[in-house]
Amino acid sequence: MKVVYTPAHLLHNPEVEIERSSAHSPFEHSGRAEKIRETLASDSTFDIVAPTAWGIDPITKVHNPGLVRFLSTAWADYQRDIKQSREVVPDIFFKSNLRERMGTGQEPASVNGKLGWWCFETTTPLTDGTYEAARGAVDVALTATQIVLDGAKSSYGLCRPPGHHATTDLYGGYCFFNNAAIAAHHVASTTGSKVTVLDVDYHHGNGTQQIFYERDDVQFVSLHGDPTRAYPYFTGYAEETGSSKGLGSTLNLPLAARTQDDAYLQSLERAVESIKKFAPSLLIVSLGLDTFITDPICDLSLTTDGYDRCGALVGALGLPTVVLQEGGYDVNALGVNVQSWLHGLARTS
Ligand code: OKP
Ligand code: ZN
Repeated sequence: MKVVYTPAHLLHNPEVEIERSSAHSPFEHSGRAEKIRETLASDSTFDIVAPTAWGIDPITKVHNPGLVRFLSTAWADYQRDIKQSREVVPDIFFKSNLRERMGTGQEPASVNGKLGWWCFETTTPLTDGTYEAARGAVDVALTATQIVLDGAKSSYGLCRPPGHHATTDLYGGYCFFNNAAIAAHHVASTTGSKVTVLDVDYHHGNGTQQIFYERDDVQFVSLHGDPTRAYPYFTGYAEETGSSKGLGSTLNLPLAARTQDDAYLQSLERAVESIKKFAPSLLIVSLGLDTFITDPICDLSLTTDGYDRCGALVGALGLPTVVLQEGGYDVNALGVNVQSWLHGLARTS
């Protein structure tokens, strides 16, 4: 199986994350992707290749061009206009009810205002090079997708930073551009066929859901920690099933704390059945390994062997499959967990 990787991710390298009312070292750091690369490099099943450059057009087909423009200069603008700082984080957020009955308003002129306009939370610092890293992750996703469009049964894109929390207009949740959504839209719009995004990261993929919520050509199916207790709190409820043309093309399967392999696989079976009904031409998997039993920020209880079973269940769909990296924060286990999931996939697909 081809693995697409670029060292450009190293350019996004925060040293602090503001979370739970304190500043600490980031859970999402470059060591994650390097651990995955090292593990897959030592396994002859995998062949690591570099991405090609896709430019910004596939990004602006999914995201507001204003978000792309903002991210391309935000760190430097902040250094010049506000102060010198290694990480840049908003200290105010636009919320639509702030302007209730007054219309949405417009993007502020000042960089501090712009940060609050385009970002939704505090755990996603910008560093010098974040934009280049985020562009690299999109190139990784699109190159992995092209490998499958060219005839491979499956491929794996080692995306970092991850993408599934980024909405049309907003970055946050460690995500800048929605790698999986950009890849899914690219396939749906260039082939005219249906695509499914199956999101198995612990956190609900609110961005991917929002981007495709009213569409019937891209299905979104997600298993995640129940938002009654889990980030991102505001989305991921079972009642959210899509709207207008997209009604019925979104499926959310929230999970109880400490869910183990067998119960998880029962929910994954429901996801697989709904994908069979939708009958896509291609499957994109948003793969998070933060469902792991010892993940430091999550509360599910999957095992390395369970990931092999999950990959095998998805592989048995027999669909061309692009697997894209999202979360996973137990770095010691991250490499073997990705390896296990991909071995399961390759065995049955
Ligand atoms: C990104 B991905 C909870 C803090 C949450 C942001 C989490 C982003 C997860 N205590 N901080 O979905 O793995
Ligand atoms: Zn996650």
